[in-house]
Amino acid sequence: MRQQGASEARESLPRTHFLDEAVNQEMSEQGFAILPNPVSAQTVAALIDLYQAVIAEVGRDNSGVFLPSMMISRLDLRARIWDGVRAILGPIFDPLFAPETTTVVGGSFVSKPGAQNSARNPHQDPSVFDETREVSISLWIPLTDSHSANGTLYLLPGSHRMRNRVRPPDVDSLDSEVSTYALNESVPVELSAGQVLVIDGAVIHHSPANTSNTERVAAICALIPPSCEMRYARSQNGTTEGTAQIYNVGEEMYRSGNLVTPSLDPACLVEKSPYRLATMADLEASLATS
Ligand SMILES: O=C(O)CCC(=O)C(=O)O
Repeated sequence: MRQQGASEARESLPRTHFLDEAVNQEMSEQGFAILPNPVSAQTVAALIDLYQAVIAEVGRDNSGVFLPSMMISRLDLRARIWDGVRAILGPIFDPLFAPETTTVVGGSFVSKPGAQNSARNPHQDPSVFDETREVSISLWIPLTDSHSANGTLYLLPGSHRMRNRVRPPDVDSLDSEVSTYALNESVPVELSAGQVLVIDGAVIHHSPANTSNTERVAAICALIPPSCEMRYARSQNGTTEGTAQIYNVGEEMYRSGNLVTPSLDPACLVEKSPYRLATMADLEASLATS
C-alpha cells in the first residue's frame, strides 16, 4: 500500500531529461546523481585556466570563507565566467539531453579555501525556475579531487521532494531542526577531479570546512530546462515566512546582473507565492515517498 503511494508521489513530480534513463531515475529517487563519464583532463585544465584568469584580475581573497564567484562585484568578470563555462561545457553536456529539452546556459565557480570558516551550511539552492513544471538542475565539477578532508559536498537523499518550491535567495529555506538533521544524516560524495555530480536545486546539501591546506575549487554548470525562463523570487523584506514576488528575469541577471539588490521590472512580475521554512514534518513526508 505504502509502495503504491510512494511511486504515485514520485510520478507526480517533474523529471529530468537525460538520454540515460538511469540518471533520470536516480535523480528522481535521490535528488542527485554522478554521471557515468568524467570530463577530460583538458576540460578540467581549461576550467582551471578560466578560474585563474579571473582570480588574477580580482585578486586572491584571504578571508578564508566559502566563496561563490556569483558574488564577485565586477559584473564584467561574472559575465566572462558565465560565458566561459558555457563555451567549455556546453558542447560536452548539451548532447546528454533529449533534443530541445535541457541546455547549458552558463556557469560559475565555488572556492573553498583550506580554513576553519570555510564550511557551507545545509541549504537548498534558491529557486530560479518554475519547479512545478521542471526540475532545476546544475552540475558540480570539482577541479581537484574532492573528499571529506577538503570539504566535499554532502547531500540528503530524497530531500528534494519537500515541495517547498519557492526559495528566495536571501532567506534560509530550512528550519534549525532540519538543518541539524541534514548535518548528521547527509551522505558525502567523494569525487575525482572532473567527475560530474548532477544536483537537483531542491535537494538539501552542505559542505564541511576544508581542513587541508589546499583550496578546493569546483565549477558549477547552470542548465536551463525546456521552455523555462530564469526567475528571481523576491522575499517579503527578508522575513523567513511570507509571500514572495516572482519575476521572470531572464538569463542576463544571473550572467551579469546585480543579485544582491536587484532592480526588478514590475512588468516582469509573474506570480506571488507563499514561502516558509521547511520543517521536519515536510522532510519526513518527503523521505517517506522514497
Ligand atoms: O562547493 C561547495 O562546497 C558548496 C556548493 C553549494 O552548495 C552551492 O553553491 O550551492
